[in-house]
Amino acid sequence: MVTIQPDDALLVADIQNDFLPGGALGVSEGDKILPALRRYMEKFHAKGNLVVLTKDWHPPKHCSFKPQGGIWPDHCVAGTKGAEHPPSFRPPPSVVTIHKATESDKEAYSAFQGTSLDAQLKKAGIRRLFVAGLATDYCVLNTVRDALSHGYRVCLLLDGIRAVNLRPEDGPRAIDEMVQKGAVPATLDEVAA
Ligand code: VGL
Ligand code: ZN
Repeated sequence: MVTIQPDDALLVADIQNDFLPGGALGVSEGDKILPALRRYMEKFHAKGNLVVLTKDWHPPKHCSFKPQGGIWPDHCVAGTKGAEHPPSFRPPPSVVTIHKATESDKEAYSAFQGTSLDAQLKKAGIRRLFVAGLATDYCVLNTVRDALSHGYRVCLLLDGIRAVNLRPEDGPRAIDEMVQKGAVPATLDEVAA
């Protein structure tokens, strides 16, 4: 069991319409994690712990989009429907939202890259991050790498992540790397309020 402590925060990455099935960059089974994410958010919110959400938040001609020579279809353009949370996500009222990859000429998969996340976590006295969301092989992987290198402990929520899997092994490989670097894997039944 992992018990939620006062210096723990939950980070849920990129639950946005474009990353869900039917979206511009729909992650297969991305919607399947929504019930678990709601439970995690409730657990952290009920204990008064910080919940951080990230949003991929690109300008219209972002460098990661195919017309600009990038690898992705246009997605998560700031202010569009595709960049919104789906109605079924229902985060608690008090969350901190981090917008990432907001500059045209820079890709940024990590929630730490070019954002105030580290400063906000430090200010809140957070020392451990529970990480879930989309996608395992991009935002989650890069956020966990940065969290560990910034000195946070990480708990990786296996039932709260899904991978893009451009190559089928990308998701499993990302999980192996995060765990090998020190992230502690857990599922809903192993996280105690
Ligand atoms: C992401 C693909 C494109 C992510 C962002 O944050 O996981 N993946 N843009
Ligand atoms: Zn993106």
